[in-house]
Amino acid sequence: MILDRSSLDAFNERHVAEHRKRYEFTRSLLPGAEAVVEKLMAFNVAIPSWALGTGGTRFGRFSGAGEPGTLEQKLDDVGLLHAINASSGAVSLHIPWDIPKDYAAIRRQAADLGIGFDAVNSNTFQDQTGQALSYKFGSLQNVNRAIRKQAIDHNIEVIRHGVELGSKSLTVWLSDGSCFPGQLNFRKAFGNTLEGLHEIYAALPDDWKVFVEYKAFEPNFYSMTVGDWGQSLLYANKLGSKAYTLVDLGHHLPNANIEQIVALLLMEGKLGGFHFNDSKYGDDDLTAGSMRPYQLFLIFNELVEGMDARGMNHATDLGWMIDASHNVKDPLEDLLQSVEALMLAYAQALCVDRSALEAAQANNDTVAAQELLQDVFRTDLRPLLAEARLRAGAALHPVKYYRDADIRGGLIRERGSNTVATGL
Ligand code: PSV
Ligand code: MN
Repeated sequence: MILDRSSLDAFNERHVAEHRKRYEFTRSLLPGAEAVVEKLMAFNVAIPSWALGTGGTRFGRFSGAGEPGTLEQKLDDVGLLHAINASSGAVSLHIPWDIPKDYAAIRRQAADLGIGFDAVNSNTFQDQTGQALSYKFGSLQNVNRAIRKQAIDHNIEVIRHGVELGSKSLTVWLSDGSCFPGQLNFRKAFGNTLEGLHEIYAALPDDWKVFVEYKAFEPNFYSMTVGDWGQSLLYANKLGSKAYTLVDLGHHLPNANIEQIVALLLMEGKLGGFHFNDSKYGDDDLTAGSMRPYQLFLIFNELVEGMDARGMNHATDLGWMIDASHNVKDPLEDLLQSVEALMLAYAQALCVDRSALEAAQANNDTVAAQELLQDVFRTDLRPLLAEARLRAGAALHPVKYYRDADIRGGLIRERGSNTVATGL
């Protein structure tokens, strides 16, 4: 389904007068508003191919209607999102859930929709039908060399798919670890994993990066072989300059100071990318910004500060991606909400008065520092986001437009009500 531009233009026309009032007011408060709008227009967040269908838990999955059944339909969905918000211009594929059959056709379709290919993701956390050896006791860490080799080969295969599509990075998330004390020799598990990652690293094209994603627990509940940012950084440092740590917001123990982790990884030049989501308890995979929007702002505050300190390009020098699962929402509405929350946190971070904050820090003025941050956080910057979208030809209010134009209804008419997307 391709977005009907005339309905979008008509929608914007109905809302533009109200928007102008709000935007002018916001601009009068913020001298840097224009620059923020320009930065927002350049910023994109990749959509994971597995988040376009309704997610499930281990207790069940309640699929929604009109879900994409093929990779082509998933690309169409990302194209719809991007047409609506002008900020979702890339897709991240999980292999083997989304193996392209005809690379040239897929590339053409993506180009027509204005979307690129972000990181490709390998999957050695599930056994696939027809797979020779099982990952029940881990993949790269496995005590069995043949299983390790199978996992290495799979990752190299994923790189090959990515090269065909024009991706520039591989994300490796390993579910490896142990469920019980004594099950695993930690040192040997680390050594095997590092050896495997070295082989995968050697297969990376020159202009590629590999992201090592960590996770504190699940599916293993006693130890994870890449369990935290320290372990991920160890691997990344040992691998070399093309290896980076990937931070997934849901992969920490409760109350971890993620913004500090981000600041230090950036300082070390080893922060590669993000998987955004939100959570209350663990890896809940909820809509970004739905639970802890202030934490999300604090993370972006460190990102902007740390990237500026290294002269990095906000839009292109890190991998920005959503990694969420929606059990009770329309996936496309959820993704529109997530992208909106990320853009808002980014805009807020851009509006922090850096020199005033530095001065407050230099004077140990804790109160002034808090005032500065919370003042920005409590200023409504949504008109800046709307302005960026308007200028890019997208919708002033993404979710409102999505409902107004009955996009889901159109998808159901096209694909039917009884559809299930691949993924978890
Ligand atoms: C694991 O929980 C994870 O965050 C990894 O990024 C996977 O690739 C993704 O979720 C999808 O299952
Ligand atoms: Mn993730």
